[in-house]
Amino acid sequence: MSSDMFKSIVDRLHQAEKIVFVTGAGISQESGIPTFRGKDGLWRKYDAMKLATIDAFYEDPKLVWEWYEERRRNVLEAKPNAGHLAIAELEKFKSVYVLTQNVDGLHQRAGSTKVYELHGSIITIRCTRCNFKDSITSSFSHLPPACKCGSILRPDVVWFGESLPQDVWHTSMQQAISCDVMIVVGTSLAVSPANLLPAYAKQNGAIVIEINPEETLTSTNMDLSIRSSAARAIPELVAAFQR
Ligand code: BV8
Ligand code: ZN
Repeated sequence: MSSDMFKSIVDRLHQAEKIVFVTGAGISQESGIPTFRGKDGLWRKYDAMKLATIDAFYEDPKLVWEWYEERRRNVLEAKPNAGHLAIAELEKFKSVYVLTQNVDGLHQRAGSTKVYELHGSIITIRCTRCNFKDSITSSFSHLPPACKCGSILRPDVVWFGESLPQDVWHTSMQQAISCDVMIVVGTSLAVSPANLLPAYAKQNGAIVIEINPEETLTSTNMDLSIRSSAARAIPELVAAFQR
């Protein structure tokens, strides 16, 4: 990307009141968490379209739980990377919202304070029947784990075919339609309704920038694309912003 383009992005960040990041699995890739659809993708080994569904869970809760327990271990060992940290840093200067499709909690651990988890959290566990819900970072000795009420527990993630948490979705739409700059990082935008957010931003006059080493289906709708990784490009942007 030319230095003028980079400079124009930094200028837009300076002029912006509100900056919204929409992030996906790619931003956590450099923390050692495999993406879904990439070559090392999680979904290569397992067919996530089959496993990340309520039907799969009720058909074979043990198998689904084995997949989630493997991912929970990985997530809990992972650390936020320079991309997550740079987004948190930007909050010192601007109103920054993070609308993430990720379930790994790394944005919060990096220090971002306005994070909306569109697809829930793999660290939070809830009961399939009673209102038990808690953040659990230890491993389960028995899969599927049982609640005190006797029902099985599930990860508090949004499976395919399940609707997103209403309040999270509503707030996320509000931020998308009222931001000045939207930065879409590390997502193929293959999953709806999260993939509508950039269009909402654009409809309301924001500029939409993509940070992704690869072209995506929606790259043509972006005002600018930075063909780079999250852990490289975001710190570069924030450092240029601070200069
Ligand atoms: C809903 C949580 C309605 C679980 C996830 C046909 C049949 C059935 C359903 C549908 C259908 N058509 C559409 C649907 C709806 C469906 C959907 O969109 N399906 C798609 C696949 C076609 N959506 C839903 O079901 C949603 N709910 O619509 O509800 C409704 C309404 C009322 C009442 C009832 C229902 C719910 C969707 C949520 C699914 N849950 N995750 C879990 O994690 O286990 S989705 C899952 O995929 C993740 O959350 C992830 O966020 C999401 C998208 O993936 P990405 O994050 O984009 O990751 P990906 O690997 O694809 O891309 C990574 C990118 O990063 C790449 O571009 C790569 O180039 C880049 N990258 C790589 N390295 C780096 C990098 N970028 C920067 N730096 C790097 N280093
Ligand atoms: Zn219970």
